[in-house]
Amino acid sequence: MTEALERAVMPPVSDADPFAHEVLLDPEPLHRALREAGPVVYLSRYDVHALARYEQVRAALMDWQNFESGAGVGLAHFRHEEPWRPLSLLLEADPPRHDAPRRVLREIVAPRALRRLRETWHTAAEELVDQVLAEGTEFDGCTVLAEAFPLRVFPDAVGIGPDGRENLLPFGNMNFNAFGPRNDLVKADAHRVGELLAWVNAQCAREALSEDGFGAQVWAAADRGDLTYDQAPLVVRSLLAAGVDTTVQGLAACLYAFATHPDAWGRLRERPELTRAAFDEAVRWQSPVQTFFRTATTDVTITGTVVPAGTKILMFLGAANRDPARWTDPDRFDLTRDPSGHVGFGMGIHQCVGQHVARLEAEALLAALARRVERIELTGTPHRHPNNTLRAWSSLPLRVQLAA
Ligand code: OVM
Repeated sequence: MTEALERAVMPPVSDADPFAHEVLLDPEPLHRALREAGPVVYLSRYDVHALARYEQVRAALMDWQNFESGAGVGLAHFRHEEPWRPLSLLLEADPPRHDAPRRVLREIVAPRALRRLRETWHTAAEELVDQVLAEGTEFDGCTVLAEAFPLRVFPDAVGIGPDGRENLLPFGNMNFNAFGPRNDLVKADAHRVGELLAWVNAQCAREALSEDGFGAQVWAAADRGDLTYDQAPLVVRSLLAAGVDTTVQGLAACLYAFATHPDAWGRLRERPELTRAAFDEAVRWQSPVQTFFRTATTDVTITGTVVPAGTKILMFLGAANRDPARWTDPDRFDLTRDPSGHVGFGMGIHQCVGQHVARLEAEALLAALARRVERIELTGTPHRHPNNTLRAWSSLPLRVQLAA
């Protein structure tokens, strides 16, 4: 036994299942219990350690040397289990292998590179909002705005063809479920894995992509020697896997926030420069990506508890984003706070590479709504869509009052 293990502090044990339906639909009670139990909690059901406090989640995200991603960032341990698809070169990789794909994608979706999309996306958002409002002032904000807008702009920006785009959301849903245990949510999609993977892989081929999209730019990076030709399709796959459902749920979080906080909507309409902070506050408040795992590369001691080498550690991003030790009045959606430092996009070397794309989408959609809509309200109970990783909605029944 190592010296560290002899002095080890036994962590509190919880037999809670973070992936049970009722928890996925309403995670805050478990988050609170885990934060209060201690800085590290052992989850007996899955034989993993878990972090729910901001300080420890942030520290683990920053510490890629001790907490690796290459064994998978879901519950499945890819050194013992066959991955369900070839590993992501970004999400499921560590330096140095991670660095080239990351650098390539970072340049492609950098704020400077997105400037050419700005006007198109703002126009697309205005057209969508005009269309929706022409149909009526009561609608499901989840489908007609939060899903519809990313689907209008993002696949075109990547450069995939028109056929089969209806597969994007089911693929994302499956992909994000796959980070959790093999529960009923994973089993429900098992019959579609082959079909959806085949479709997505086909979209990543150079011939399937338009000449000027993000996808083509990934292939151009291979021409320059910044990536190998084997890597290019997998980097395109990351765009399609990580870039749709996440932004959909981020936009849904904004709509839900403004429908339930009419004063905040009024404030945003008066001060459009708040839009970006509003999006980040919505991401903090709802945390569309709720959890990711890491794997300890060595026996790592966290506040006295030893996380044994080779074991998984579950980071509750959503719980960290509402930790009262870090945030004042954390459960409040508050446009006056500075949400920077939230871990909704992760932190450190894996921090969401597409966050500027997401912010641009949010900015475009919220600006278009702010121009035409004075008030947003719920007309019924919004429904959550259970997913092992995403905090997702299935419906968001809204009524809007048009601006004079
Ligand atoms: C990827 C990937 C997939 C899902 C999420 C994600 C949040 C990345 O395949 O690279 O980041």
